[in-house]
Amino acid sequence: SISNGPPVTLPSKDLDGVAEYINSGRAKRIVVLTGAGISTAAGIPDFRSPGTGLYDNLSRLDLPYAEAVFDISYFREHPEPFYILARELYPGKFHPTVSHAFIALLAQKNLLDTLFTQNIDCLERRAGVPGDKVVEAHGSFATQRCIECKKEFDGDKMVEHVERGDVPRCEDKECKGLVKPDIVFFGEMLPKHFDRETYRLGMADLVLIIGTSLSVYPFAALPGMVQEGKPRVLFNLQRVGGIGAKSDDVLALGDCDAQVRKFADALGWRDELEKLWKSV
Ligand code: CNA
Repeated sequence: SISNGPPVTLPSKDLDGVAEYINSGRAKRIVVLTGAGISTAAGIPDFRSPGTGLYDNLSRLDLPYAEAVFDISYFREHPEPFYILARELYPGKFHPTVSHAFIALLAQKNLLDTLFTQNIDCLERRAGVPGDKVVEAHGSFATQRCIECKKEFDGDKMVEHVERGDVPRCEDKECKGLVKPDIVFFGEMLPKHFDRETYRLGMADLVLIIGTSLSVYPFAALPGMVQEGKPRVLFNLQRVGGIGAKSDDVLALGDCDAQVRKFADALGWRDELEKLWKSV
């Protein structure tokens, strides 16, 4: 259901209304939630988009089911498919999108409280979002370790393995366990600081949700932690996660880069945004 009632906080239930709310100085703490859809324009496929998403294109990996490639128990027995994929998805090959740059602009303007990302591509950081503002809820490719003895594995060696497409193993001769990037697989715990930081949703004046199907928990529970009367804005191809049901929810449906540009126009930030994006 979509709420047709009048907004409580926003002057109007659209991007112009959200822009006015920010420009009035009332949105001091903005929390941003991102998912794979913010990076598709960078050339990184998401999971679930029909036709282009990874789950529709994994047949060559001969998996029992698509999610297996990111499943820790499957990885223990068959690490190869993950490493075939890792070679394609490895950070460094891709350029941030204008939506990533928008988050960096919020940080520059001291309006970004926290960015929670499900992505493992590190493109928010590459766009200039300060590391201390980022919660990588599903980890990242920045570090890696043995899944048995947990010993860290050298980053340069990791790159060599990924480029050759072969599976790295723990260098401890007794152990020889499989090495995996510190990205969270299905069946694994989220990083400890994720739980520690979720209180920020309860303190947010505004939440921007960009490019996620809101289908992976516990991340998908974050929009539900926002206080009544605090606007939530969804930038996504389709409506997800029940956003739209609350009085101050705004749906900015369509390609997120196009909607973010529209938003920047409404804010009077468009030139700054394009300039920042070109500089990253
Ligand atoms: P998902 O389930 O694939 O959903 C992506 C959402 O984004 C869908 O609702 C799409 O319709 C939407 N979308 C796609 N393109 C656009 C666009 N241009 N503009 C607006 N919306 C768009 O991905 P989620 O992130 O929700 O799922 C969580 C998983 C996916 C996380 O664990 C990620 O680690 C994982 N993942 C990450 C990456 C990455 O790091 N770039 C890539 C693929 C998957």
